[in-house]
Amino acid sequence: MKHYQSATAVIATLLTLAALAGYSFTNAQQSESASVVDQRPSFTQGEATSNITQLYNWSGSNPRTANIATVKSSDGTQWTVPAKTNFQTIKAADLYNEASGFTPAGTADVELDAVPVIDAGGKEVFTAYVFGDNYFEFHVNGKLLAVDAIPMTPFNSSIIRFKASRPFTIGIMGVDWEERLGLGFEKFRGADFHQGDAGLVAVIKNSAGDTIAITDQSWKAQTFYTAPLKSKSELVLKNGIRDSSAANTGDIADGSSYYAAHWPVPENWSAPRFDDSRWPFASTFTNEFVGVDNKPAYTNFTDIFDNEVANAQFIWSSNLVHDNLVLLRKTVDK
Ligand SMILES: [Ca+2]
Ligand SMILES: [Ca+2]
Ligand SMILES: [Ca+2]
Ligand SMILES: [Ca+2]
Repeated sequence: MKHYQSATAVIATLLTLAALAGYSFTNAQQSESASVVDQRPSFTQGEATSNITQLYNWSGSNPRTANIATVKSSDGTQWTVPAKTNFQTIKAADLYNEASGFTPAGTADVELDAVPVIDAGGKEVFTAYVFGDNYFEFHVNGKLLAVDAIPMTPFNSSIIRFKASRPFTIGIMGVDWEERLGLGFEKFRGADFHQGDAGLVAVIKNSAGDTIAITDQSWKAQTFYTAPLKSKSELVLKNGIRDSSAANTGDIADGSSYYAAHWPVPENWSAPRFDDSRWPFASTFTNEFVGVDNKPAYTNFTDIFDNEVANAQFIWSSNLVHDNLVLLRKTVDK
């Protein structure tokens, strides 16, 4: 008995010394990597009121103004909402765009050769078809090639032609636009605090017209701006997943004091060597769930987006409603 107590005392002393030395007997390696994976967000509360800038104004059917603004978190960090964009740079060519008057009835009415080919470093020519709710920026091998011509409405679709060599890495920044800047709400059909949803579909073909990549669950997807949250605890961080499924998706009478979670966008997120191994795989959503049946920018091109042989899926991070700035990655190697 005496001997046993001595051993216990020795172990206790060792543990105390170890604790004083700052060493934890839990798996130090594991807890360190977990904290890197589950990066704590910076929270803001309430609507953005600073640096409100009009990006785009649509006055046709379903008129919307797409603004950006900045909002500060309690630690003083300033965030651009819904996202820092490159909207003023090169616009993707239209597949369908009511605002520019280009409204083909189908793929046959689109002259592919009229679309300029952007050099992404390589010899093979590829064509990407993209429909995003609401805005996207398209990167190949870390280079921004083109941006969506319309940030919010009207719902449009785009073509990007580029030269590259396989394998190449596609990076798409997707933004679900908002009108209550910094809160993730829209003003929609009389609802002052309506929660809009997102979704993105893309098809990449080679010069022979064969589909070589589609959006599906093999893509990686991570959110960097999640709102609205009634309380911070509605967001749960676990194994790289920024899970906001506990948050309500319905309209709110007054959401003006809701929270938003922000994470800094990694500088080189679209580069081939960027490590996305801890990002979750993309979630897929049906056309019905996203609600594209009334959007000719999509429905006029179902031969591309809903192809029988290569049926592209709407993808996003796990939460189609609350995740408003999502980075998507895929390396095409076949
Ligand atoms: Ca758009
Ligand atoms: Ca939307
Ligand atoms: Ca489809
Ligand atoms: Ca949203």
